[in-house]
Amino acid sequence: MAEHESLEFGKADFVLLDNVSLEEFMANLKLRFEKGRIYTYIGEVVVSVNPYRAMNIYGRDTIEQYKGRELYERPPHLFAIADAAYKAMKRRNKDTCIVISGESGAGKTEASKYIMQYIAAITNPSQRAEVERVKNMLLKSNCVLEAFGNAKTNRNDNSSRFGKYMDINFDFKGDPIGGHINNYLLEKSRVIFQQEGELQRCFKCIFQLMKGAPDAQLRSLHIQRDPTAYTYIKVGGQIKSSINDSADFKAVTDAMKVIGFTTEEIQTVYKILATILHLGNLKFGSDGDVTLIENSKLVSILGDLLSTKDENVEKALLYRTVATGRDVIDKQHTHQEASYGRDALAKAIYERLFCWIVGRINDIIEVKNYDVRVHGKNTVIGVLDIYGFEIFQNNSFEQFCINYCNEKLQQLFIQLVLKQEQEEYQREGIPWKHIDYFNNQIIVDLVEQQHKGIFAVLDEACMNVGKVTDEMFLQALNGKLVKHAHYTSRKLSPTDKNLEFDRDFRIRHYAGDVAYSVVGFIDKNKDTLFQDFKRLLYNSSNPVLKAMWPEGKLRITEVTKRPLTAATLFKNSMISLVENLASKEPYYVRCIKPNEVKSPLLFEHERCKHQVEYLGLLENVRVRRAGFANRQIYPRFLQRYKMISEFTWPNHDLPSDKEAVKRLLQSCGFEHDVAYGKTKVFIRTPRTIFSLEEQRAEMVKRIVLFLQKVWRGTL
Ligand code: AOV
Ligand code: MG
Repeated sequence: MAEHESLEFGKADFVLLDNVSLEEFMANLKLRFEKGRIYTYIGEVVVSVNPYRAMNIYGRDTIEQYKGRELYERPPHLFAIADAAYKAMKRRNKDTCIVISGESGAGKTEASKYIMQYIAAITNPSQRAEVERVKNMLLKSNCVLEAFGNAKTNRNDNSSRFGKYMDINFDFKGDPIGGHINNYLLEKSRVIFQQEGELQRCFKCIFQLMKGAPDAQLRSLHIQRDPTAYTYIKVGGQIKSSINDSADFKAVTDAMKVIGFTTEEIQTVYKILATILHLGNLKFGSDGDVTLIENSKLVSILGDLLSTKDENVEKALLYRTVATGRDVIDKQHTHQEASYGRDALAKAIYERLFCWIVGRINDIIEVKNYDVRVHGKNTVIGVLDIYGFEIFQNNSFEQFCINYCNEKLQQLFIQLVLKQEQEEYQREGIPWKHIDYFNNQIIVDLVEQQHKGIFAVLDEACMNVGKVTDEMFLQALNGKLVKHAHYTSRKLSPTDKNLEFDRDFRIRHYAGDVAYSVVGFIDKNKDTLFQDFKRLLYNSSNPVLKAMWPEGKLRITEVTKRPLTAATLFKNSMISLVENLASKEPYYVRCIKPNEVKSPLLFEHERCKHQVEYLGLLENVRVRRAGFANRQIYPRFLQRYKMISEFTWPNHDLPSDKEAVKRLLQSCGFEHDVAYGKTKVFIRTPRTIFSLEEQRAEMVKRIVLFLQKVWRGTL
């Protein structure tokens, strides 16, 4: 517990509150925010409030103050949690992870970057060139991924539109030797559409290109500098933004070079962005029954950018090749189908580009030829930074997935911090009064359960051969979920005028109620891209582009399995993410957004209180306060500390290890701070462990000196 800070700044650990009540919690949080103390602990959990201003607390000097220190020795900081995760990994050879959660704009991405910077700064003291290279790549990859995966929304000017989990691999010395990035569902609909009248923009890279690329490059891409010339980004393009797109363009291009993207690859990346902008301006018309492209000049631009023949581009946009029995025929698109196909293509090539970028980065940073004999055991620290819970004016399939992802992470927190902890006390026979909390498993089930869950109902609607509409999907949901406490719709609660008939359903999420419009759910879930486009791209003479579309190799007559739906893929990726996190030793950062207007001065009491409540922070304090910071099975505890006491060194003659541990702790005077479970000893405050560690270090030193003397025969 961090007690060293002056009380003028409030309590550095919520566990130290005189009374654990919401009022006291809020008063402490507010006081600390106002005093510029944005971090506070709950035991080992860091609660962070977004300061919305530059803080002078991330510099080299601060890093030095946290390096190798124990959590409670310094004022609360992200660096302390990063150091704790690092130490746990190094000391105990354990994989650890840092899970950062909180709603959109709460400060997760910033926190993840500071954590990475800290880890980079404290490792590789011997300045090995290979390690420096890896560190540089890891840091640079952030910059590239942010350009392609972040966008301005009306909740956050730099909102992550994808989920990111990054593993950093360490060798036995504790130096980074590589990494791996997993990315989760990118909000690709943003490529073609940003909500009207809101401060939304398309992905940052598009504006960076437009503002920052040299004239010659833009000319070769046939792109103008004016965003309003492009249908897909018109809305967001008009907004004056504080973001420096032009400087960022250079930084991102340089970062790609440093990471190891070839010139051809970088060129292709920008060609793809240009392709998307031009696609958006394509207009279809008709001449009688025939669908036409009105601005055919664009077709040859597309042919040029995609390194393919103009007529192939035109054909893929206007026709679909279908196999009927043994025959293969070209079926012309209707006007509507052609527009649908164009938009689907724009989204798909962007998504593919993004995944390809992640894949290229992984190729370069992944640990290769790892030899345990040379490098020792390879351990990992994972850092998770996902898109936060969000509510917009209009919420669609993407928000549904994002919010489900946040439910899953909340569930993990509950499982690991609130539930297992209490169950363990019970199992070990430690006297314990159960602390209640809201368990959101019921909402997780509502989304992901087999047969009955919303994803299952959606998949079923998508499997149907006949034409199933979004409204029919909503009806199916209403039928299945009529009694569910966390689900409603206009049909089920007719007086609820905020919900539209045949369009909306509402979920009572752990973090608040969200009304989703079903419009587009079926399409987005099926996520179809006509085969013709895949073949078009595969047949490009640009090898980089070709490599992105390997499935274009398949001929139309080669039967392809129905691909998994977007919902199923996302659900599976979330389940394996959670499994992965649960297999590591987790550290938590819980981010709070102080206000809706990005002000450094405003602490909106109700908003903050709401977040404290839904994050379960008060329950966290209660469990923590009544609980124990540390626990170890008796034999392991003895093994580590037996040299401290004459009763246990070198061996004990007590009837059990448990008795021996009791004896040891009594002799050191820590009796009051511990409890003895069936198999484990529980230690209440970290200070006790710290003190044991110090005594151990002292004894080890003495023993070594003693042995040296024995060997030298000077004794
Ligand atoms: P998020 O990752 O939690 O939202 P960010 O980390 O992008 O939120 O933070 C939003 C903005 O708040 C940043 O762009 C900064 O302006 C400011 N900010 C956050 N943390 C700090 C800090 N420690 N110091 C100074 N400013 C900060 V989302 O990605 O939308 O869920 O999907
Ligand atoms: Mg973010």
